[in-house]
Amino acid sequence: MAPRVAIVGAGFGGLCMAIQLERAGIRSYTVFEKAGDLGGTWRDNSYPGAGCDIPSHLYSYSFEKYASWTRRYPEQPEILGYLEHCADKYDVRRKIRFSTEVRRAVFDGAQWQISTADGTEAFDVLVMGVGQLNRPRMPDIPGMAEFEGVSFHSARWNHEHDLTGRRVAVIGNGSSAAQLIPRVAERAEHLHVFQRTPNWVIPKPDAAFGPLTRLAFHYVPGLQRAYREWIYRYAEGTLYPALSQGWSVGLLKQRALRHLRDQVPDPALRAKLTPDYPPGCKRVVIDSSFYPALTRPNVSVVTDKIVRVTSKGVETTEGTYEVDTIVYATGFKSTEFLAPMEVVGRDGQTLEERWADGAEAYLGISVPGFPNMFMLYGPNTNLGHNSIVFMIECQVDHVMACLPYLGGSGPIEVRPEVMAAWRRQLDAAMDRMVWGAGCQSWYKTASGRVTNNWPGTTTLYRRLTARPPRPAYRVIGAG
Ligand code: N01
Repeated sequence: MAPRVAIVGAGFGGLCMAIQLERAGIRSYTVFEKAGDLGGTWRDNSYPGAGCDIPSHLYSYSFEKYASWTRRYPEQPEILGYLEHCADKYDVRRKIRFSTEVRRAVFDGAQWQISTADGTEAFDVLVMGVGQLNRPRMPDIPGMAEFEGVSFHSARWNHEHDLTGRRVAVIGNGSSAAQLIPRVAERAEHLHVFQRTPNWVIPKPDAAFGPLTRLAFHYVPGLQRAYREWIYRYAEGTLYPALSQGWSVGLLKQRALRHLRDQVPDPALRAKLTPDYPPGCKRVVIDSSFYPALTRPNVSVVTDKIVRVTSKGVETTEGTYEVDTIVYATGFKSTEFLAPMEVVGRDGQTLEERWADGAEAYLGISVPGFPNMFMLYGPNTNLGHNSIVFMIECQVDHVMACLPYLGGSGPIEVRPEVMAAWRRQLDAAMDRMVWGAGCQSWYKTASGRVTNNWPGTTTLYRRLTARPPRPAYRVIGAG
């Protein structure tokens, strides 16, 4: 009998899992989605200018080519449209329970008991597809509640609030801020960008596909595949070595510095925007309109330390900036992974307890003590150089390869010694990566452990996840 599979989340990960189950003829699955619609991060992040800095043809499922992409780099509405297209084409929407948040998942020795506001239901397999960036992180600045204007997080954009003629503060200057700042600057009377740490920025060579190119993508056999392969190889061959401190590290820095020189003529502003840590340590911003926006007369870059938010604006060590709107582009609770869901494994251990020193999982997918539970885009599977969708597909393939073993003698879990070996390999590989020292980022815990990023090439990750899974797992109770 086919296993009953619970999938949590209807973003890129959860949908991919559901589609592959459908394609394999397994219909005994349910997707739980806390929001009223699908799309995950691409539903939540609808701020002006939201888009992806990985090219469209690579930021999509390998099994669902899409000749309709209109640009090299997709914007948020188009990505959401792509996910809706996939959900409809593979007929998985009917299996999604919208507005149903999984609060608790408890392994009872044989099955997972999944609790939502509607009650508790048993499943054989639990697949977590909640991503790493689904919970906005509001900063802890004194006085935020006293602000009398309008404030919101970049991932919870207030579309009712017209920014025309407003005095706006944007706190943060990461990838989200870099995308929304140019759009906000076009409307606001004045925009103050509060920058705590400058980011390395490289150009995004975006362009609309012309009618001929789009026709070619439609009709020339193999063209989409070849184009995707080319982008993939470029990212692996040039960007990865920069992050692993290999041959292209100097090139990345030169490219970023040239971009800064080309786009920011004022030396004082340039100095403010020049990072003092190695490129790639924090996520490199890939954007061509961010710097020009910062040079506009109605935009100022504030680097003083923020002291508090007042009823009228933002107070720093150097003065007060009166604004009527504050946008918190302050990122996500990235290292907490499955929180606030309570996940209780074998012997009553919670994931929170298991992960007291930081999240970890074999291949980023499986955790000892949590049988028949799999994660998509779990710990140490984020990338700074390539498409997460590629990683998600590798993870879904691994779960699919595990499924035949699940109906046999009992639930399976990854062997503790395999997990220990995995941790040692990760630690060794992490040593050569640029993320470890010199900066603070969402890739790591407060204690400095990198829990989010994958330190290898994605080609290696594909090879590791494609190995027959059985030797790494044991049937619980069987030793
Ligand atoms: O968040 P972030 P994001 N006072 O964590 C600042 C992906 N993404 O939403 O650097 C003042 O990067 C913080 O300052 P600092 C992408 O992977 C992808 O921008 O910590 N400032 C920083 O500037 C990305 O990396 C796309 O000193 C405070 C900012 O807030 C990830 O999402 C597009 C502060 C947070 O930056 C997250 O990006 C958009 C405080 N108290 C996003 N607290 C694509 O194109 C925080 N900050 C695929």
